[in-house]
Amino acid sequence: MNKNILVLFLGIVLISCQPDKKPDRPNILFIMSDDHAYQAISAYGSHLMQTPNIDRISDEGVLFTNASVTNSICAPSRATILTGKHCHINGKINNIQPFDTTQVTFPQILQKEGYQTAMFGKLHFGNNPKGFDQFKILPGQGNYYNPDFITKNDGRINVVGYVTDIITDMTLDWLKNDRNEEKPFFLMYLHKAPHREWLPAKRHYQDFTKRQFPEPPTLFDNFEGRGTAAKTAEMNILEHMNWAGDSKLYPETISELGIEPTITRTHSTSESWDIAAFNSTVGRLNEAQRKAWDSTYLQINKDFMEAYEDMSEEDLMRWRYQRYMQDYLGCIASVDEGVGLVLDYLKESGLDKNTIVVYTSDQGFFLGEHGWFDKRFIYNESFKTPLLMKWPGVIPQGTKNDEMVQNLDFAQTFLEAAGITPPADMQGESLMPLLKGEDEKWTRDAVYYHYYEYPSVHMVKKHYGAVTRDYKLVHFYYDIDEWELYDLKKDPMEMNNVFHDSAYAAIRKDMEDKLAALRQKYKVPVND
Ligand code: SGN
Ligand code: CA
Repeated sequence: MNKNILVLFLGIVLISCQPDKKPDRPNILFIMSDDHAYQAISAYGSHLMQTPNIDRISDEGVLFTNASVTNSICAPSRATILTGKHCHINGKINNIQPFDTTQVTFPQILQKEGYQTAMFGKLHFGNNPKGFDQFKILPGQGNYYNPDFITKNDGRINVVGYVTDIITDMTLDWLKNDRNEEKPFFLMYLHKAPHREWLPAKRHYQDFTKRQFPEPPTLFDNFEGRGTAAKTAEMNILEHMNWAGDSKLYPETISELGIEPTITRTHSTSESWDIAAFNSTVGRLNEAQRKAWDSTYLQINKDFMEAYEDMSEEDLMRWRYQRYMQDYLGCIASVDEGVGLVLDYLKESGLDKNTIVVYTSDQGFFLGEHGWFDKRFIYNESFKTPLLMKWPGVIPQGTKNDEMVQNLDFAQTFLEAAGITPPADMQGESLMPLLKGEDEKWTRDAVYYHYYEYPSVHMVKKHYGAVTRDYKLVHFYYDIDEWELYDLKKDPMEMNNVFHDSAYAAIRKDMEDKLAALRQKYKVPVND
């Protein structure tokens, strides 16, 4: 063989033996927080706080205004993201059973196709993730202060410090020191914050506890135009939040004032639940952390003790709403800073040029709308989730997109971005046409939702429904049989159920057809 031909031949053999060497495949940084409401992101027009770093993602890319989840609860959302399948197919319908690890997840496929993969933070599956070269995950819900981590290489470890900062440090450390420069990466940077019980870092509680926040217009909603499910849910800030665990009253304050413990149907021993929640969160702080905590929260307790006797129910609701926002938003401030540090590093290192960055949450959250905290419902605040994406050279800068996209779509999107044909049984749609501005190729106009976890904490009844940009049809079932229909354009706060209004008969029929078609398309068992 001629020497030149031999060299050429060897070169071809070498390249074909290294499927990893496709330099143009993008890196993917998937940032997700837990329970982060779009109402608390300034890119979405928040009246509550600024999130300058999270906003950078949509300033340089796209903001999805109608992104939603298929099931508004933690582990099912994560299972949908990783499998690209609805919960009734991937099996993870609630937070209770562990994830079925025989399910194929897209990180496993990316890894097999030559991506270097890593996960840091909250997974909440009850088992370890597959398809990751490296992981450090929180056991279960994890802790805000001095959290334990389950690690791929070192077993269970404890790290002193504040969880959001620790997860950011782990992510940065991996990017700086563990990356295989021969491969593109897929990195999951998964915050626990701002999940209940909302413990901010010192630098943020010192600031946020001094602030007052605007109240939502529906803080005192009486659910007049609504059904049983809204009326019976246990998500009211005044009635169902824990006084110690959530509002951060000290157990001594509660007993001194003789405050009745919160009563919920799922926590019959609610007093001990509340105190236990306090002890397992604030109680974890080490001496120095506790001293700092007391320097802020002791005063809050003292002020409350002085004011309590003269406070009406309405005053108490208002006080608890402010306390809730101070801590919840304070937690988000650290998330935003962490996102900023990671974005800065991508820029400094030049990695940003070929990295897709996603910011999302496992679902939305109620920030006092309808008097509520928590999620679970198909109503907008919890059904919708933030979604900001950037990809230099592909996604045009500073754009908005109002198509009905879902967490179901990530798997196929990332696989397509990596040049991989997704398995035929994944149920989402790749967002690639929308990212490239080819919206005319996007045909979906309605999405399917199903919440299963009942009876359970917060007592939100089982329900499923179909949602378009203009309407929402919902069926609550199990121990009730009630339908709701909302006209989202006329009634964006979803205060009036028009299901039985004859003026909406045609729309109702159309939405019923859409719901039936979605259930068929997604292979929902008839009795599900
Ligand atoms: C805990 C919280 C609930 C929350 C669920 C699920 N209570 O049970 O308020 O809805 O987690 O959250 S707590 O007092 O234990 O914090 S999820 O994000 O994991 O789905
Ligand atoms: Ca969550």
